[in-house]
Amino acid sequence: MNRKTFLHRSLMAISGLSIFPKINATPRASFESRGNRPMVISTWPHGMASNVGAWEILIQGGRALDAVEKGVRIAELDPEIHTVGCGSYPDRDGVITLDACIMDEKGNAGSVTFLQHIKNPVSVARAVMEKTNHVMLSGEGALQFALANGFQKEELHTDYSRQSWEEWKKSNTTKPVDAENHDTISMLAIDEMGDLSGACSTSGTAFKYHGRVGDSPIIGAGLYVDNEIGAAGATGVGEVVMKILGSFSIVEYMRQGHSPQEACEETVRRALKKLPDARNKPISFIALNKKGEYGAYGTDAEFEYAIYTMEKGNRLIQAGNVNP
Ligand code: SD4
Repeated sequence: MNRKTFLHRSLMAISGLSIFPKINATPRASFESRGNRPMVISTWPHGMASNVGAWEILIQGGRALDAVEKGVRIAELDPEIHTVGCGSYPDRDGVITLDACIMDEKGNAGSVTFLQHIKNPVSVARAVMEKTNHVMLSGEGALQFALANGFQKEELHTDYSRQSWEEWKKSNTTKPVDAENHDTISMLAIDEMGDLSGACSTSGTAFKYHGRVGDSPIIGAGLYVDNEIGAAGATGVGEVVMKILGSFSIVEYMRQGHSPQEACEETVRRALKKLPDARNKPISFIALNKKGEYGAYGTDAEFEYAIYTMEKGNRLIQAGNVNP
């Protein structure tokens, strides 16, 4: 290990331990950082805490798949995040319904939609991927599958989510995706071996129609991973992202030789050309390629993403956007 690498590791270990005392960010003895890997990138400021959980796996030489599942679970379990997992805004009938998906380095995919009562939909998605020959389970079927596989049926409402619904009923308008409710987590990681995985989890848009499913659990829309090329994830108005298969589009642009940043920008430009209204319906993307290069772009001036690297630690970055 050279001196620079040693110093970086020591600094990361120290900062990880001091900011998040329960996190073991110390690399295992034989750990070898190569170039820009490992690395984890995720959407919105809550991605900072999720990145720390993912990093704990990556720094031990663990698999990117385990890292993204662990990172996303942290957001799902945080009741203060109101559009992921427990404590989310419910739909217009007062029911919390969750969507999630996951993809590994072998191109395997698992997804759940319209899932109720389960705090960690991303882990149910992983179980669908690993224990069935299906990709997607929905609603009551997804719940029965989860219960049969050891997940607990739990109350997802908090006092805040119930009160928000009571308030919403008075005005009865669909809540736009804004600074308050844009908390979908998409997370992409590359591990020490250079393998890519990704995961995405959301409760969708607040006070949506009962039964509405967005882009987040749709493979190619909310998330796409091709281990030969790169990975991409989305956040924002799913009705736009689904129509352009945004994450798949970004990976295809990277396949053509574009950098992750260019690929995100091309995809947003394409969305605006096809769907001019998309300018008023925020969408944003993150992307990571096989070399550990990354990018982010959207139509949302507020969009920030969190990135954790060996060299610079965990930090929040303001993404570029078409509406400066
Ligand atoms: C959805 N894409 O269900 C999600 C919502 C979201 O930031 O990402 N909001 O449409």
